[in-house]
Amino acid sequence: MARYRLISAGVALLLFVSHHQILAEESIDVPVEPLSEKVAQAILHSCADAEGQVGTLMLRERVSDEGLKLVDVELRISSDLIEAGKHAVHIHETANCTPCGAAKGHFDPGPHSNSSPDGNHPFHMGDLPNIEVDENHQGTLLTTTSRITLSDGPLSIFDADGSAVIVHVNADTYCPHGEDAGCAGGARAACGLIQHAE
Ligand SMILES: [Cu+2]
Repeated sequence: MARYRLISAGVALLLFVSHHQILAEESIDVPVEPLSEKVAQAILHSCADAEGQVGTLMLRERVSDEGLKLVDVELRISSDLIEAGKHAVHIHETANCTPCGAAKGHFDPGPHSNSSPDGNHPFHMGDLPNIEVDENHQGTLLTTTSRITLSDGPLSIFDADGSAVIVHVNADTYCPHGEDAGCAGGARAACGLIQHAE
């Protein structure tokens, strides 16, 4: 009888160990951590009043099923300093908002780069749709672009001199007739330095 108990205990131990090994093997097939998401942000300040914070930008990079990098854009405006109506929004080529003109032209890397705001619009990599601000000076732009990336690569906005987001005084007409003064939104209303975020 004692011998029978010993065998039973042995079988139980064997089952326990083999079950444990199966669990251990299964856990190897499951990614230990989810793929880290690349995120960037900017706090926008008024170009007329640099002390005035007027909104925030969040950028989140994800990868499509076929490996294309997509960036989800979430721009929120909340300030009396921004008039109601539509306003042009672009990623500009330099991380400098002092003054807003220091952000230079539109982000447009590549062998045929032409960052001229009105002269090469809407072909820049940094071109985005208008944001619409309501009568209470609130506005949200939610869109997705494949023209930029947050991670390294030829379309990365984190190049040597960084990038900024600009909201313009006027709406973007998207320049349907080629170069036309002010067609990309004219003067600058707000600017934010784009920085890596956690
Ligand atoms: Cu612009």
